[in-house]
Amino acid sequence: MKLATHIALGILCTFVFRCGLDAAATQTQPNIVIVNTDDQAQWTIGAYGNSEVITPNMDRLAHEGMRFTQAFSKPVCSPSRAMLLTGQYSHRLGIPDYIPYGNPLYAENGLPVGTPTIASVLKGGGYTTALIGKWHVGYGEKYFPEHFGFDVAECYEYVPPGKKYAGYHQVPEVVDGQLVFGLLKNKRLTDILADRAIHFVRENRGKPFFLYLAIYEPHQTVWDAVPDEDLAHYNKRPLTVPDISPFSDAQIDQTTLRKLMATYYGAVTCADRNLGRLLAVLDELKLSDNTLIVFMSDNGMNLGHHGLIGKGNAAFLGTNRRRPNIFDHSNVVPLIVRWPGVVRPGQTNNALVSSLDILPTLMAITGAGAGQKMQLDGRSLLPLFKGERDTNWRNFYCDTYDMIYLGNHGEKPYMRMIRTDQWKLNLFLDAAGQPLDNGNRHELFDLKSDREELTNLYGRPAVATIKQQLETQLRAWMRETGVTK
Ligand SMILES: [Ca+2]
Repeated sequence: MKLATHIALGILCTFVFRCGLDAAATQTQPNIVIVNTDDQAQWTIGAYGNSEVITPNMDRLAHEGMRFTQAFSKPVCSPSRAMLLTGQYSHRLGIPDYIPYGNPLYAENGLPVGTPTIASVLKGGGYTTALIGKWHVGYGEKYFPEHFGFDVAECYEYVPPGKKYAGYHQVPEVVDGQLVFGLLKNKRLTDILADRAIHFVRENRGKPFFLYLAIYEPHQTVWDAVPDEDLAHYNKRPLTVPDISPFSDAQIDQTTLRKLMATYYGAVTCADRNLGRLLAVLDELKLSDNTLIVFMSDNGMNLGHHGLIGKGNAAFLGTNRRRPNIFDHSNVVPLIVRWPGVVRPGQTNNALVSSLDILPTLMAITGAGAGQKMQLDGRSLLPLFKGERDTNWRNFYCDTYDMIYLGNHGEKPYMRMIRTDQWKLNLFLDAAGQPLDNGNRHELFDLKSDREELTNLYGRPAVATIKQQLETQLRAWMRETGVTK
């Protein structure tokens, strides 16, 4: 036996022995925790510059880790979650819009069976994996998360034991000793999900685990009252809201908008409070130093911005009239990572990054999935985590959003976007790939002078050259990634 082999065996024996003594202290692979909030805009976090919202735990993560300012996701739920889980553009997966659960037309819409996910890849690398919370990438039986690498799947979109679809605001609750499903009466869903996540962490301490905690806040406000303890912070303070007076399509007053903002912030604070409960348990179990936390949201939110409420399929405030869009407020999300010893505390990163990058990052960190043949559209963020300057990092980012559902506004726009640090071009196409409304809907924004995307420069001669360059790049990307129209 060669000397090197003896040494390797010695190290292995030592490792196994020490694992027996204190597994958490010697575990070589980091635990991975992804906390994905629902409809949480980047502007709802103190660490991103909001002085009115109360988010001490999200701020703590940013203070102890790295905050990304240009992190792209999708403008609505399902394609965003599909992209995060698989590292593939959602158009490759056949999920162009959110999946309207319960609509039989969409019973066959979901992650293609057999698609590798973060969970299946990490499971292959020795991780115990859990989804706690929202799934929203298919509701037929074949799309259940257990088929995509999750050892534990506590997903309240269907009801065990029959696993029948129940609507994703239907949650199990014990009332008078009976398990019932329905809108919550006794406890807030986010508190329950945090309880379950904490349970999973306690059960699996001492071995590598992957927790995907996908909470429904702040979107949950649609179904459920915000807990008093979270809302109380906002009821009496005058909140700043966007000026909606320039948007004649919005049909509410500033007072009503302030109330909506208070509710939204209350739900964000509910999410933050429960994030804090999870962080406290990681601290208590001494797992924080060996746990990579990725905190993000599935999509953003306009609340008064552009006169709208909502994300990519937002409506004008006080109306049912939709305004399809890929504004930054809809598809640029908060992304904060904390990983002690690798990510230096208090960093801000302005690179163009994406939820596509999460799976390649986790593969680079853990070695899981090495050699596995799979489609990946993102790239590892590990060099950015380490503070290395990558001169080859992407300098533009493209994506699509087909608003094919909620077509009640009379059209189904197929949006194609290219975004650089300074510019954003959105093409609005019809189902045949032709310009919608003779091209009058296309948009070009100069983000350097117009961060809120209020002035459409598309038809202006002064920007003709950059417009052409961007469209050429965008069309090339569409061809390369199989966007057929
Ligand atoms: Ca969402």
